Amino acid sequence: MMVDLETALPYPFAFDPAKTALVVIDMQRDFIEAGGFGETLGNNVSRLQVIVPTVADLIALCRTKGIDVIHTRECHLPDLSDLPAAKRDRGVPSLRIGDAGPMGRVLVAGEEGANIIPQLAPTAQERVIDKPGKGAFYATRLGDHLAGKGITSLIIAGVTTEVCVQTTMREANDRGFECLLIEDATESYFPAFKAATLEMIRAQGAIVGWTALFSQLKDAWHD
Ligand code: C5J
Repeated sequence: MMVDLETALPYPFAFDPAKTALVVIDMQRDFIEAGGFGETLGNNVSRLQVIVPTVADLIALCRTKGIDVIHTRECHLPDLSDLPAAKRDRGVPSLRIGDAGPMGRVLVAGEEGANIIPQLAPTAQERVIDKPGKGAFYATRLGDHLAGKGITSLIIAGVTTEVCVQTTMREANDRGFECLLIEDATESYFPAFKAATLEMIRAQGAIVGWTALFSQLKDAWHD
């Protein structure tokens, strides 16, 4: 049965739960906790911590509804063979990707910092996609996974709104997915960038996708 989210912006968003997945982007210790990569770049990570309860509620709702929950992690192979120099050398962080920090090597798979925060830990059945880029489709099996399950719509949450979330939504859009971003389940280190991204996504008749609050999704999604 279709869910009609009448309150979505810029106009109502309808989805079939049987063909919908939740994608939770990069809710990792390196971006959200003190001592991680986000902080080494000079960011105030407490801004991102605010959405954790809402993302937890969204994951719980999707689990209850039986839809596929997918988690992504931005991280690199331990030998850094998937880390372009252009990414490693960008900016002046106090620690670069691959360097040893308080939570292990920064943004390296298998290290503490690359893990998803414990409050949002995936279950054993849920797919975790490690991605070397900003977009979750680039150099990953996400597209194959979704195609294999017949997924056509994505509910999106995570961080950061204008970087990995927006890139993933644009990649998904080009691949034919209908995307709904949950406004209070995504955040940026820069409030103005979040606001601008939400506007960009919805502009020109949902050129990238739709947005709604978690409470609006929950209210619309009754059996
Ligand atoms: C960043 C991300 N901000 N997950 N990564 O570099 O948005």
